Amino acid sequence: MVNSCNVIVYQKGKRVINETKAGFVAVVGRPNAGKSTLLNHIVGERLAMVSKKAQATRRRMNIIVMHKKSQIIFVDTPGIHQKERLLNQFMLEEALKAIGDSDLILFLAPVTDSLVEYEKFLELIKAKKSKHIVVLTKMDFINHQQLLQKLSQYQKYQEKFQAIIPFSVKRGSTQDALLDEITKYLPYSPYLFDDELLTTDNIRDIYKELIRESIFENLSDEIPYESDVVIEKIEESEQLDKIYATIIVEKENQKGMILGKSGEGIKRVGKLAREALEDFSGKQIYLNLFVSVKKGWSKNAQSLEELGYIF
Ligand SMILES: Nc1nc2c(ncn2[C@@H]2O[C@H](COP(=O)(O)OP(=O)(O)OP(=O)(O)O)[C@@H](O)[C@H]2O)c(=O)[nH]1
Ligand SMILES: [Mg+2]
Repeated sequence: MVNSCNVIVYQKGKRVINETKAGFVAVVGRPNAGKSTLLNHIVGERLAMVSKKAQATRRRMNIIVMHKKSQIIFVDTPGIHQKERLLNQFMLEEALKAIGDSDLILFLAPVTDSLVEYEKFLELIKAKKSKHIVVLTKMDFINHQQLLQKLSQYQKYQEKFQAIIPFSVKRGSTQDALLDEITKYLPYSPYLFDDELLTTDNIRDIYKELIRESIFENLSDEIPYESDVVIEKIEESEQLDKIYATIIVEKENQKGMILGKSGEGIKRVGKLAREALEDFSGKQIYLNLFVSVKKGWSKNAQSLEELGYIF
């Protein structure tokens, strides 16, 4: 991590101050706090998977935003939660790694939450002394009076955070104040990535997440949490991309649950996923979905590794 100070570089004998800043900003908070939604809103693209159901995000994702002379590399993370299952432990590790590697943390909490999650977060970063900004999400749920009350509750921790910023994606809150505040705490540095790049994720990862999003939207009970997606093959042509993907489930009976009566279930998943893929790629998409059983994959280290969840 580079310190927040002017970096003096020498260029053909002249002393010039490097005015650009760049740094990693870990976006953390409990599941369903609105982390991925906020990042999609800021970047203006549907890159990160979003769901009404909690525990949607499973791994870190870099989302890059250029703001004035700064390159902010946001790191979307899985919601911080404790569960014994190995996949959930991987998810927690991902959030902790993002915190450890960051120049700044954005702690997100729905404005309707009590301060318990924030107090747990303070405990978690106590030894690290990381700087953080609190973002109170879903501000559209409350009125002005309630917001003032919530802000006053956070005041007792005012020495801990750099700033507290209420935000509502639903109401289209402007992001400039938030981005200005973030850049104050980034180190002076040349840009770390090409300034036209929106994410360091590859296209397969994004396609996988768009299909997972459709599974979260269309299926209930344990299926969203016990399924995963593997992109087997992408055949590209100018007008049409063909994507072959397999939905992995944990148990034999879940295969039938996904397929549904005369294939209705998988058709619904495929339709919504295809629409999202077409929206994203700007091309026509042919999506071929298979379902396969990998017994107990979310609790098994080797299966997790095969699916790319590597500790
Ligand atoms: N009303 C309202 N809903 C919001 C807002 N921001 C996010 N949401 C909703 O909150 C839900 C959770 O959003 P996500 O962005 O998936 O939350 P997350 O923190 O990334 O969740 P995990 O990935 O599970 O940790 C979705 O249904 C969003 O539409 C907001 O500003 N207002
Ligand atoms: Mg998320």
